[in-house]
Amino acid sequence: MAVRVIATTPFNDQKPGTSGLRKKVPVFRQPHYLENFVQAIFDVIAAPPGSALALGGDGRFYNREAIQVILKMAAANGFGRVLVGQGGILSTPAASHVIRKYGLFGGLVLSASHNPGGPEGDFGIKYNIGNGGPAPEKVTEAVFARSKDLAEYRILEAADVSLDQIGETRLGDMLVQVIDPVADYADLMESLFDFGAVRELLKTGFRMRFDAMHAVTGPYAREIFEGRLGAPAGTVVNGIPLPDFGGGHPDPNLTYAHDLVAEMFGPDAPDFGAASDGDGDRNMILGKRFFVNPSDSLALIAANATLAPGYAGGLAGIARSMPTSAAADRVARKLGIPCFETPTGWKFFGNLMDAGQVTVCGEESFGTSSSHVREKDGLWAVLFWLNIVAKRRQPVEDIVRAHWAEYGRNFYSRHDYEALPTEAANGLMQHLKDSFPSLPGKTFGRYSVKVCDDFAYTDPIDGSVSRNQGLRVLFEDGSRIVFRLSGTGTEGATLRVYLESYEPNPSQHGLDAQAALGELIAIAGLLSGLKARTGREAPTVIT
Ligand code: VG1
Ligand code: CO
Repeated sequence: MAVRVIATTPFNDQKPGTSGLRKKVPVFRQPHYLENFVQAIFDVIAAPPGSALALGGDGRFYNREAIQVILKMAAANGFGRVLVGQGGILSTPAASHVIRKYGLFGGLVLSASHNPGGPEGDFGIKYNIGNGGPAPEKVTEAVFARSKDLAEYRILEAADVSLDQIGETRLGDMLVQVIDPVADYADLMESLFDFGAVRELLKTGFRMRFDAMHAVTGPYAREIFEGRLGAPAGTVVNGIPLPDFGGGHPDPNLTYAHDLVAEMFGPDAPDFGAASDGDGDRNMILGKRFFVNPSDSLALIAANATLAPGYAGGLAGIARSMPTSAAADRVARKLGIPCFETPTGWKFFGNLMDAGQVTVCGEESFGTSSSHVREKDGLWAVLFWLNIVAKRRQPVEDIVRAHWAEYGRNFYSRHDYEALPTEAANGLMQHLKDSFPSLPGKTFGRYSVKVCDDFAYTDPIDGSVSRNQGLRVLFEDGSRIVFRLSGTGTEGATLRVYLESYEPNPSQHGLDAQAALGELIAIAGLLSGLKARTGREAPTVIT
């Protein structure tokens, strides 16, 4: 088998965003596009000859083709071994676990997460380092730089490798090991949670529903819930991963997980409902006719962590992304542990976890996880909730309300304006920035502006600095509005407006979040000139 060195010309748009490179499938299918990016990664990471990688994706359209290309390129670039999930499937947290468990050099995760799939949908690729987590910014920046001056890539001339049977194949000098994508991950979950207690709970008539949204978690959820935990067959719905996610938008929130939401808010609602996204790292938790806000979910998991055997010894610390509500900070204060505020994206949690400074991390974008892997982990969060319910034997809603009564409630919502013209979105952000010097001291209704800034983060472990991570308007009473442009979209720009206020008084905790945040929502519109600048009357998605 011959190694071919192919001459190529650089693309200028291969800049990884919040979570890897995400583009429309037709962009990835252009000649040399995928190859260039993979070669740029291999050049930057400079793995010693014979190194081992993990490889797998969420099963979306183009997954299999991309895996064949990457395998041949890995062989031609001197890797010794690649572990691939059967059928090319690995959820993002499972890939992270495989890298860690087998001590691999790193891994490539093929996913555009919650973005729609199919021939006209999105595809994505991300490099994870040896700790199992997304490559830090200095690596992604180096990859982008390399992609801009790439002149050739290396690929083995060989037939495709069969990925459907578990076993080993040689590809030139490299070994391809097709592994069971589920088993290692399910074992890890069983080591962290009290499966016995959850099994007992499910025997008491407690009913749950898990919606895999036709995406990667189906096989994992079937094995764990219906297999190991004994939930009745049919507990997992939409459990077969499809290349186009059944035409849906595999994003577990109140807008896109509509079937699950309808059932959980319907007349014969189960006691517990959950969903995960395209690549299995996000989660949505629902009780009977009750939605758990992801920021609250992080706080509740932290407050109840010792109920799970894997966390019985307590937490070292908590980390949350900047836009995530401060509900977790209140728990950290009570527990006497540190709480870190990082920029958006899981890559910023890795150093803190590696240094043993935090155990649990979360983002308002339906992401929660812990140091058991270095990615967010959807099924982990679902199992954590089941473990909590099994021990407390209270409905989800009662558990959340009791938490608010103890800590106060951080009303929270995110308003997304998707697919805006890029210029309008940039103009809006610039306008806000320009207005910042004049805002402190100004009063809008019951809110007075205390500080405005553009969030920057200095990593406490390696000292690296990340700037331009979101525009913040902080009010005297601790309420805030954050404006940020998405780094995962593939169409125009997506503006995210994050809104938060704190309410200590339990008599007010029953308010609807949109109502409680109404005044802040209006102030956000006023400060940004949103309607005039974008022509939008309302957000595309509210979470
Ligand atoms: C979004 C979320 C962010 C998350 C990222 C990747 O990024 O806001 O919290 O880490 O997606 O999640 P952005 O830049 O679009 O706001 V996933 O499940 O898409 O890998
Ligand atoms: Co995801």
